[in-house]
Amino acid sequence: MLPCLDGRNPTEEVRMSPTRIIPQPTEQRIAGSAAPFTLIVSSRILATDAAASVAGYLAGILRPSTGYPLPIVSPVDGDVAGPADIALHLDLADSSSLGAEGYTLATSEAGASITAATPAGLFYGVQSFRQLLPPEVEKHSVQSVAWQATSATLTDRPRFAWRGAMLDVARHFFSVPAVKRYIDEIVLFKINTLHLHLTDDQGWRISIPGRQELTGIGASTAVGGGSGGFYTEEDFASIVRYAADRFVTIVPEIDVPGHTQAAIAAYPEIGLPGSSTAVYTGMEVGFSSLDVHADATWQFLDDVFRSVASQTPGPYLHIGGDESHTTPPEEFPEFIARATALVAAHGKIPIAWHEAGRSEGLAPGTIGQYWDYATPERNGAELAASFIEQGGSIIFSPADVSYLDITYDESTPIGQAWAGGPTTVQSAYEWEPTDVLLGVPEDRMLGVEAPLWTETVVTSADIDYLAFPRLAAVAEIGWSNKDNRTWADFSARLALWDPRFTALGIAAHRDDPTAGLAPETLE
Ligand code: TNX
Repeated sequence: MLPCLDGRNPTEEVRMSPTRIIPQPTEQRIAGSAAPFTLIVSSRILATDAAASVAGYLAGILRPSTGYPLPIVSPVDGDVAGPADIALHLDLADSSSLGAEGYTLATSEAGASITAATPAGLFYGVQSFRQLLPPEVEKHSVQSVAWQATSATLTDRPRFAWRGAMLDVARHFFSVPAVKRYIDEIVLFKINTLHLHLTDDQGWRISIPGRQELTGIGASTAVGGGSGGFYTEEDFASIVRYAADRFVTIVPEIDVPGHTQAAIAAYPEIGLPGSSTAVYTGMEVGFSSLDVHADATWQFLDDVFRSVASQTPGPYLHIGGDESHTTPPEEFPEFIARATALVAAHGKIPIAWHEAGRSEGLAPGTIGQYWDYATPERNGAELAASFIEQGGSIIFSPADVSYLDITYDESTPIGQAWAGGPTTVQSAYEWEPTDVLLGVPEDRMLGVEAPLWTETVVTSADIDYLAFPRLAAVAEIGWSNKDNRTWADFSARLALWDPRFTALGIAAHRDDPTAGLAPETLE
C-alpha cells in the first residue's frame, strides 16, 4: 500500500495502487513476500531478432545509469534466462488476450520478463519496467544505486487505440531535436500519436516541393516576430522515423481554410479576395481564409496534400477546419467536403476539428477532433455527432481539461487563461470521455489527445513545464480502465514521480501543496 500523499484528504478511504506506474495498469499484483528483481553487472537482455530493437531501446535506458554492459543476446536452445536477466518474449498467441499493444510483465528474484504479441506491446512493457526501477535509472551518467525492481506481476492493455499529444510548431517553431525530445517524453506515458500542427497564420513549417514560397515567405515568421523555421523533407523524415522507432504515429495537420495567413502571404491568389498579403506575427485567430472557389486554391491543396501524404507513412492527414470565421458560412461545408475527399484521394484518412461537422458531405470515415468543453453545455456536441452519422469516430480534446497551454493557476508564468482556465492537474485528470458527448457509442470513441498550442511557448523547458504532469493525467485517461482511476491514487503516484521527472531533466510543474487548504490548516 502506498501512503496517500496528496495531503488534501487524508481521511478518504482509497484503495491505493500497488505500484507507482503511470498510466495505471489494468491488473497488477505485488508479491509482498517475494524478493525483488535485481539488475547486476552480469545481467543480460534476452531477445529474439524480432524483439531486438525494443531490447536496444531498453539497453539505451539502462546502460548509461547502471554502467553495466547488458549484452543483448538471442536465446539459443538451452539458453535460459537467469535470475538477473531481462527476457523479452514475442508470442503471437497472446494477441487475443493482450491485443496489439498489451503486455505482461513479471519481476522477482527469479528474473524479469516481458511478454507481448507485438513489439509495441513489449515497448509498453519496457515503459512500465523502467518505472519499477529507482528514478536514478533515468540519468545519463553512472549512478551508485541498488538496481532493484519491486516484485510484481502485471497484465496490461490500453483502453483506447488513440492516445495523442499535439504540438503546435507553427506559432513557434521547434527544432528536430526538440520534437524528438518531446517524443521521448510522451512515450514514458504510453502516448502513441504525435499530431504536429504544421501550419497556421504565423508560420508554415513543412517543405512542399514546387511551392518554395511556403518556406521562403511562409516560414519566415513566428508569434512575436521571431525568425520561424521549417522542416526540410529530410528533417520531417527523420522525425517520422524517430517516432516510428518508439511506436508513435505522426499525424500532420495542414490547417485550412482558416489559420492560413502564412500560406496566403506566400501565394496571394489562394486568399479570399481582398485578403492581406502580409506575414502575421500576432496572436488573434479567425481572420484569414482561403478562397473556396478559386482554382488556385484547389491546385495548391492538391500539391500540398499530395506531398504531405507522401512524406507521412501513417494513415492520417488532419485538415484543421477550426475557427474559419471569415470563410463565407455557406461555402464552408462545401470546402470541407471537397478537402476531405482530396485527402481520401491521396490515400489518407481525413481528420478535422469538430467545426467540420457542419458539412454533410464529409469523406466517409472522416474523424472529428472535439475541442469544446468537457462540460456538456456548449454546441460542439451536435457537430461531433455529425462525424458519427457520417461513419467517422471522435478524438476527445476538450479545451477546458486537456489543453496543455492553459495556465495551471494565476502564478503560471506562461500559457493562456481562456477555456475555463486555469486548468489544474486535478481537472486535467478528473474527466471521462464517455461523459463529454452523450450518445457517442464507445466503439466510435477513438481516444484522447492533449494539444499544446505554442503562442506563449518558446523552449523545450516551456513545453516540459506545461505538458508535465498534465499530459500524464490525460495519458492515464486514454490508457487505463475508467473504474480503476481516482485522483487520490493518481496524485499519490505522481508525487512518487517527482524524482523521476528530475532525473529525466524535465522541470515539471508542481502543485503548491498548500493550494486549496483552508488557512487554519496551514502552519
Ligand atoms: C484555439 S482549439 C485554437 C488555436 C489556439 C488555441 C489557444 C483550436 C482548434 N484552435 O488556434 O492556438 O485556441 O489555446
